[in-house]
Amino acid sequence: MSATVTARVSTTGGPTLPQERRLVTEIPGPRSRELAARRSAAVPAGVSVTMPVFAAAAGGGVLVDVDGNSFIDLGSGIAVTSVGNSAPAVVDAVRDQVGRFTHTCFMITPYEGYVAVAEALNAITPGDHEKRSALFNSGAEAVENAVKIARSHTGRQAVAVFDHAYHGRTSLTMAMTAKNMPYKEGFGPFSPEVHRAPMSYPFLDGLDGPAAAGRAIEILDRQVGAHNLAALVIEPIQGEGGFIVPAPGFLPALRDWTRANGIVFVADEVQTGFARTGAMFACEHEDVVPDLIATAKGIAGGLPLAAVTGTAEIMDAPHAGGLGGTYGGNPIACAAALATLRTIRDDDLVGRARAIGEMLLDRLRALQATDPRIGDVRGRGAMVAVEVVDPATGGPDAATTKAIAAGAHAAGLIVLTCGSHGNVLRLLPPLAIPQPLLAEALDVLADVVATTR
Ligand code: PLZ
Repeated sequence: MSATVTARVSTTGGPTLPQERRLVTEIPGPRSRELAARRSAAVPAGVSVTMPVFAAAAGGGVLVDVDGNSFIDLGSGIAVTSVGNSAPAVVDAVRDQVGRFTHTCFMITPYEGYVAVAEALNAITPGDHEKRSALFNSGAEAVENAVKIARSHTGRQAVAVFDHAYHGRTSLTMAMTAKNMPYKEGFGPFSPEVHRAPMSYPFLDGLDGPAAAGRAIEILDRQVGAHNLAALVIEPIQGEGGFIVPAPGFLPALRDWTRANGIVFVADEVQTGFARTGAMFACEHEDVVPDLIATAKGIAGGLPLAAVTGTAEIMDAPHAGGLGGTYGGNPIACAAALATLRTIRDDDLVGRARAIGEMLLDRLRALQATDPRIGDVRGRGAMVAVEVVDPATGGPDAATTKAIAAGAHAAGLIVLTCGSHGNVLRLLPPLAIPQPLLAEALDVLADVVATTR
């Protein structure tokens, strides 16, 4: 037993990794620079990098690079490692499964893990009606399958999406994603029958939820016709688009309208799901019960897995053989998901996300009170962002946002940016981050913001 524990400390990440910020070389260090050169020669420029430090180990709230620098992780690999990197339960479950079988293809010879994940998702997603779940590999694949299922169920083709939306990089989901650069430029033609409506964006539009929903519905009614819509797909809190929390009442009004018009309401909870926002799913904050919910990212502690969960009647619409894929619901990813869901429950990560949210919002709002460049502080749970503006004009300031992110990276913090205008600094710490480490990260960030001009 103790031999295993010692081995884990010395050779892998996980929560036993020292929980500290530690900079021992310039950033990036020599070993990372060497790897970056190899990377440039071997990997296409299209696959870009936010922070050119190469990972060696990660766990709890830190990531250690190949030069021995230890960064405080405020990104979780884009909201994936919510239970922490190499979380012990996930590591054990993966080790056990990988020694039994690695793959059969669930469509050829099924296995219990897939069924158990489907049962768990059916139980924990909003609504106590009869549900089904199908498993896939990525968020984009889940969203794309949700649209296929909605089209099959309704016999309609049109899909409604929103300004600032992000749904993926495949042909259909790229059409559903709002932002041209870097996601769409040069990659057209785009899939037809995707229609965009204005999002509720309280900081910019000042509309209350029902008014913003009325604006969106009026446009969809007039430009598409409700009876032509198979699905309305929405992130209950937008991720890549800028951590936009819609005004209260916006989501419920859209939900009512879709129900009244036979439109399948699809919640894209790829980024918001699995405790991230201080609820198991972000729809719960407004008591919205979607027809279908697309999930991925936080579902399996870092292993690639995604799902569509929803009303049995809608989910069962596609013909036998109409849904699937070679790897969808891979047995190792399913084992990881079951361990992840257990950890979220046992460690009360929903409560932990709420506590992290209070800490982040308090601290960032205090910063906002002294710095006119911080136009808005928003978010729920451990999904919080700062929108950076030019105080003279009130308009977006991407250059300062980028400079703050670069300063944070140099100071040993992993932070990400987002937003249609690139002027949103977002924080997505692992829910396993120790409280003192998060407090240190906020001190460092406050210093970086104050000294970035
Ligand atoms: N839906 C709401 O946030 C993925 C994208 C990173 P995949 N977001 C991170 C990038 O630049 O590619 C995302 C999301 C929402 C769908 C997706 C797509 O999930 O697992 O990346 O396909």
